Amino acid sequence: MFSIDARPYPYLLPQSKPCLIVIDMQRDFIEAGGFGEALGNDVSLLTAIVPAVKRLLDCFRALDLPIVHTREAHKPDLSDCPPAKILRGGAVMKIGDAGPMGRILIDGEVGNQLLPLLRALPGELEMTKPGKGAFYGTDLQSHLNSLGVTHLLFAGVTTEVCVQTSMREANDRGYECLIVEDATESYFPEFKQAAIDMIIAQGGIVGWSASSKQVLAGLEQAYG
Ligand code: C5J
Repeated sequence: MFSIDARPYPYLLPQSKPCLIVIDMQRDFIEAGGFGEALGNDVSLLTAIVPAVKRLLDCFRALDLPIVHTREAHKPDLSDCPPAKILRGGAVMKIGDAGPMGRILIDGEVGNQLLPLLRALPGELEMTKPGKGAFYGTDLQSHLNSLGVTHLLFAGVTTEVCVQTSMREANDRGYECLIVEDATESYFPEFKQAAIDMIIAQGGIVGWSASSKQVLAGLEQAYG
């Protein structure tokens, strides 16, 4: 049996295909001139993971392994956005307001698109999600069931919000989860570190972590 050299101990790879879940690599969070930067965040921290995410995508594509891309997005009429989520954050800029790249977190707006370099290819699922977690209010679980997927590898942004929430939702649904350390990032590096530490604490209470190099080596061995 093949494995990925991971923390807190080796992550065993299944006979069935593991799936890569790329969380919310959308322009508004990552590109200079987007919503994230308008809020005063240093988006260069997030831009730095793009090459590692691309390497993961290239590897999954070359090995014919499944890929899911998410975008945090709401309908233009905000009917899928709870009032509490709209009100949160004070008066700065609310979901649905006009931002530098279109309405904030609204499906179809320029800022809500995936980064051009990381766009989904035919055969890959690109899905919107109304919450922080990828399972809430989506068909993700039935999609994974239809593929026979039991193992999920997570990349994307931000580590302690949408990535960690999605990984916890997946863990509670029985998936074996791994977060790729250099393919996820936060506007707050200390939050990223804390989130990964929490995930792998207590014998991997939420899952495993590994570098993209370790992941690529394990996948090549197992499925190459
Ligand atoms: C994500 C957020 N994707 N931080 N969203 O983490 O609001």
